[in-house]
Amino acid sequence: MLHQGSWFSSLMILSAIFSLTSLMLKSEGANHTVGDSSGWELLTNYTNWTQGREFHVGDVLVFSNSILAKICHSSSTVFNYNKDQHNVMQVNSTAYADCGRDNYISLFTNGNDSIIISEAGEHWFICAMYDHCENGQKLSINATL
Ligand SMILES: [Cu+2]
Repeated sequence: MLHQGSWFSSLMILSAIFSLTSLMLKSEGANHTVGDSSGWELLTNYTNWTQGREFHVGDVLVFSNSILAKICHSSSTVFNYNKDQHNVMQVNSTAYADCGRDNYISLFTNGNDSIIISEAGEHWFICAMYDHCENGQKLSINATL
């Protein structure tokens, strides 16, 4: 009886480990470095960047600086966009279209912002500094489950 009990316990532990592992795998989303090596800046066409890319709920959008800037500042391990030049403002579709800054959803100004996609559908981001949005520093993504 004791022997059977310990066998059952082992099975329970194994199944718990398995469930936990699959849960961890499921919750682990992909990281998307916005603009890839160019990062979050003025010269990248973010509409092109989203082409052929799939976004899912649980994925992370990483807004950071270009690889080039990182190399130039290689003494520092901090991988940032220049927060004096850029920020990340999450907005609605209207504000995305006309670069409106008055009624934003969230504002990220850390210079290295990781934003988790928490729901399915369209998500819009602009840079609210200077006339950067008007010059094309804006990102629109469509996330699916
Ligand atoms: Cu900017």
